[in-house]
Amino acid sequence: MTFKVLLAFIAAMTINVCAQAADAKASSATKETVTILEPANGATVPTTFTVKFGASGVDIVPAGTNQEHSGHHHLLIDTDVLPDMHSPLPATPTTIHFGKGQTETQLTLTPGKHTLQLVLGNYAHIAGDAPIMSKKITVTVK
Ligand SMILES: [Cu+2]
Repeated sequence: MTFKVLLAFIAAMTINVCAQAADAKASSATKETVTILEPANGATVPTTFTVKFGASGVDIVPAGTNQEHSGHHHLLIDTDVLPDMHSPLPATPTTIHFGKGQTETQLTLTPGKHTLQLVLGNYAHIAGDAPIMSKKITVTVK
């Protein structure tokens, strides 16, 4: 093996190892997301309507269950200023906890435009450094 061929061989091996490392990283890091499945963004809904919560890459478990990659849903209603993500999320009429691990709810809102957004909180209701949040949707209540 000439020196040049040896260099090419080493370079090829290096690239191969890097590619394998990248693959391993991509497959082990499943993206963790929460989504409002219903209603659709922009939908017109009656005063009482169902909101369905979706989750991917995380297990939805009751509050108090301390396990990795899990949490429970919190629904933010008409919330422009997000709560402190490093403290337990407050429990208010516009920050609703689903601490039994629920994946849907019946919501009653006044007529007009409202926004809805999901935030995943851990066993202690804390969203953390990289909060897992849905897109904020707008619905019109009639
Ligand atoms: Cu909570």
